Amino acid sequence: SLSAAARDSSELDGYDEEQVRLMDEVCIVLDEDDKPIGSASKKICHLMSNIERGLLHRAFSVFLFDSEKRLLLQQRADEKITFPGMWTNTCCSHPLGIPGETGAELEAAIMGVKRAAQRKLNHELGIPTYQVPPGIFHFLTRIHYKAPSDGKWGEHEIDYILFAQKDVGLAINPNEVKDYKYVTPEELKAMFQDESLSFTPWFKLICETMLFEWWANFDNLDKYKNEQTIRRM
Ligand code: DMA
Ligand code: MN
Repeated sequence: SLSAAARDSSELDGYDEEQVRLMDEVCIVLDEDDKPIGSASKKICHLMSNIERGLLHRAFSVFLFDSEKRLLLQQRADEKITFPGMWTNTCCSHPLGIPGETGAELEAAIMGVKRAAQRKLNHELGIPTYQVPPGIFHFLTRIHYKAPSDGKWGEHEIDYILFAQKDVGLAINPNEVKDYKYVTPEELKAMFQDESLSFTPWFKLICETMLFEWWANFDNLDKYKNEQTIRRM
């Protein structure tokens, strides 16, 4: 029979080498109240077999708008192990178990995801870190959701929603991002009608519930910021 290590590595056989390497990142494991209770690799956190047993981790979703209030979307690279080729919000990832990105209380956790957002906007889209310092992000709310990607992989996260408005420079990392597009609300709704396009489950959830209301109130967002309740979706 196979050793545990051999079984582990076979789960990642055939995937892109760089994306396999990123599966070693250390995610923050949570209880249902968003309290950190430990850590586990990105691979462990995204295996459906573990998710079905309740494993939950911390994540963030950035919605970045330009000065015309158009939302920057990305299409995930085909190399991504979860949800390849799907259109989604500007950037999603996880705060890691590294200095500055962890946090037990909500205020520290928000600071942690803002730092992680700065790091990943640079990694995925090549946005210079000085253009997206933590202070430009507004924390709106948290959603707790679960979504399978395929039989093997999926998501089960408490996802911090961050809004920011900034005209940025882009230098796309093709290992992460296949395409990008700035859209108005009407253009995004038209994309949803196009059956040749697919969208990530969390982006669809956020669009079906909150995004268009937030977008319509873009200059009046204060009442939507810093929601304390975790939205279970
Ligand atoms: C994970 O996103 C986070 C959410 C909110 C789904 P991802 O799969 O794009 O993470 P990464 O870019 O780190 O692979
Ligand atoms: Mn995740």
